[in-house]
Amino acid sequence: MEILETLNLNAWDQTIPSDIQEKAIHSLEQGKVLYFPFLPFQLRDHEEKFLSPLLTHPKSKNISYDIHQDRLGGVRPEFQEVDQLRNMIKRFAEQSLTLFDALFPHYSTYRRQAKTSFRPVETSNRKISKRKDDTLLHIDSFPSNPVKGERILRIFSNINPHGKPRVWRIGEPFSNVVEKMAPRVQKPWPGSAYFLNLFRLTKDYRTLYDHYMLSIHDAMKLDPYYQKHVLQWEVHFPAGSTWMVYTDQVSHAAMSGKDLLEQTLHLPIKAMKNPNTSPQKVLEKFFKEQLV
Ligand SMILES: O=C(O)CCC(=O)C(=O)O
Ligand SMILES: [Fe+2]
Repeated sequence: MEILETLNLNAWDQTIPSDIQEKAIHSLEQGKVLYFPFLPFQLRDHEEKFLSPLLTHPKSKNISYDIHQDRLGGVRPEFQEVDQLRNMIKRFAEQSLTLFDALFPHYSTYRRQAKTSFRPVETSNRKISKRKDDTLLHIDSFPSNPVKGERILRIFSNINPHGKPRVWRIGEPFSNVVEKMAPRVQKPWPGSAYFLNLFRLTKDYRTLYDHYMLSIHDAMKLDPYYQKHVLQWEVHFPAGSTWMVYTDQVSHAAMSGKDLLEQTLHLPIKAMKNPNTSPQKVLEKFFKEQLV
């Protein structure tokens, strides 16, 4: 299977013909990466100075932005030009949503815009635990943020000014991941979801779906043999390019690169053209039970 579906758009607010829309949604739900080689996020002159790892708080790996509160997080306290930085990230949040709506009219009433992030730190330099290490192949699932079956779609733009690509590995299709990893995962302890929520270790109730997704995420990262030997492809996303992918479905790892903008969107299963390709349906088929 081809991993990338290339679309030659060159504007964020372009009208998109319906055959392209059809192809885009089909490819995305099949687990392909939609790749826009000619769609750069345009930096303004004064913004290039923001592409520095020194902007991030020593405890954060990236800077996050919440468009609903118009608030930045993860910025080093001494940093002065917060307003200008916020404007840059906000512009990306708006443009990526415009593109999303133009490309997926079918999704537009269902989408929920979540965090936007700015990643000025070289990915290969981060020293973190294996579970948090995104240079290891994984599907997205986060310990404190249950999605309760909602999809995770991410839009990325490489804004590195020196032509440095973002290098990813893309792994095997989700159904293969499940075949290998799901037999290893254990059921949650009775009552664990209730306690995790009660003590605010999770932001919401951790459903069985969230439990299995997180277990698979961890099992993949903690298996060095799998990381090395599983079928995988190296993909270079050049500076000035944009791509989007269901990161809860597509096994991925960020090997190197610096200066990325990212927008997360959530979608309910009922918005899918083909719900059967979604992680929830694949897992429910495997475990023969309802997970949300
Ligand atoms: O920073 C990147 O290139 C991707 C990291 C990742 O795993 C993600 O955003 O889901
Ligand atoms: Fe990820």
